[in-house]
Amino acid sequence: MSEKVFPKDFMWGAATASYQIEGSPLVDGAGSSIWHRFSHTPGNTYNGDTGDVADDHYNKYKEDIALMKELGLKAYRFSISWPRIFPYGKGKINEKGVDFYNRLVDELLKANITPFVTLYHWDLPAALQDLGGWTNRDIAYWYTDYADYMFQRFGDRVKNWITLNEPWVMAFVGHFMGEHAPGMKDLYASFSAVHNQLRAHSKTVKAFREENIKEGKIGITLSNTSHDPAADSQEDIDAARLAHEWSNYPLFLNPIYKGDYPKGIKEHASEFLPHNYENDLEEIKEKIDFVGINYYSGDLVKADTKSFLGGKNVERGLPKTEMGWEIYPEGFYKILKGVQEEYNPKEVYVTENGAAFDDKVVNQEVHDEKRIEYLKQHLEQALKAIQNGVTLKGYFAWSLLDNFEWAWGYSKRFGIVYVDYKTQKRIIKDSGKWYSQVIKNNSFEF
Ligand code: NCW
Ligand code: CA
Repeated sequence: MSEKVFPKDFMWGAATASYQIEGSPLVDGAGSSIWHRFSHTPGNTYNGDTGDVADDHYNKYKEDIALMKELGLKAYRFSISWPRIFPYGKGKINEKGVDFYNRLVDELLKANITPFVTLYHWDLPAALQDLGGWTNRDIAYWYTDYADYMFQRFGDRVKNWITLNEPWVMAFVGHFMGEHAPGMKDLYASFSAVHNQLRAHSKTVKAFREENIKEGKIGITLSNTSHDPAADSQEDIDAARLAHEWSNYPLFLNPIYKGDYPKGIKEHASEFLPHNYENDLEEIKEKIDFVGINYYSGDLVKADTKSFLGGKNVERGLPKTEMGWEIYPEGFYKILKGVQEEYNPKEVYVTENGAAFDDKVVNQEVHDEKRIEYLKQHLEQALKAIQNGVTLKGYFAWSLLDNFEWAWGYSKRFGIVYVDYKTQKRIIKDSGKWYSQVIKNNSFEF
């Protein structure tokens, strides 16, 4: 055993997303979102679950902030629901939506917790989907107008901003696999969603600079899976590299930092990129302050000429979480080290890391040993990354609360706090108690 000590001022937090926890999706003048529609359409989610109630955080936010305080969180990452602010996506403003986030932000500051705000975590206003959503080029303007308005209303108190959460998942799970809203299965739509998210992101970063928010920082959060070659053959190495360029940080950071899509994407998927995309590349290359890395799992990749981009995942016998995702902590280090080597961001935050397990309540306690083990193993790799030059400034556990896990509904629990959906009672899991000690000591034994 040794003591793993983090740098002083390391930002310890936990993360959530609006549609996954808030509930009350249509109250106080809010407009419908694509996730409201998608989950209310039969066949799309496990058990027909919806975000109608979720964790009732819309009403219980004070209690939840008290929990954060009890846990000792220094930071809290949450997302703003765009249709609460602009019920139709643009035009008419809903002041009651702004009020909710004002109450939330003020309560966080009162508790000495630093807010990190995600502007978009997948709940697009339904009215904008009717206009083509992320496949319409105009969304870059709709989104920037919304984001800029948020900077104006909250920028005096919120200093840390994230433009988009996991744009790859939005683009491909939502527009190609059809498993997330808006439920499309069109590879061309996916790539146009990638490109328009990049355009929206960079226009918003530009608007943010013009607002001149004192001490304000802005970044983007990207999903990552460690893709490693099954064998030491050139075919497998190429397939793993291509999977990495397509689904991890390079797809977005290559345009943002280097002004073009990754080489492998241009070689193997250029047909899917929108017509004349080259004309937008200069605008997309816009400096950001930090990169947000989400990491959960790894995949072993074998060359397979029959599948998209020439690779398929193969089993390697690692333990898995309840999501069926491999537990592969070494991949976390590889992703963190890789992002620093490839793009050298000024700062990196782990904006999500965590695991779903089948938690059971026993005498008002939840003994989630496996989650503690998962967190330990991953924090060890995060520390190793810092020691090897990664500019990692903070870590957000996913998630603060058990919540609506998208297509999986309430069947998967990621929280460090348990939620009893019948009573809305919260119970801090053993992992939450453990994490709270890590924060307090700024270190842990491993
Ligand atoms: S689903 C997903 N997650 C989880 C979610 O709760 C959170 O909102 C996301 O930021 C935990 O972290 C992210 N990621 C998508 C994984 C892709 C699954 C692809 C399945 C296709 C076969
Ligand atoms: Ca402005």
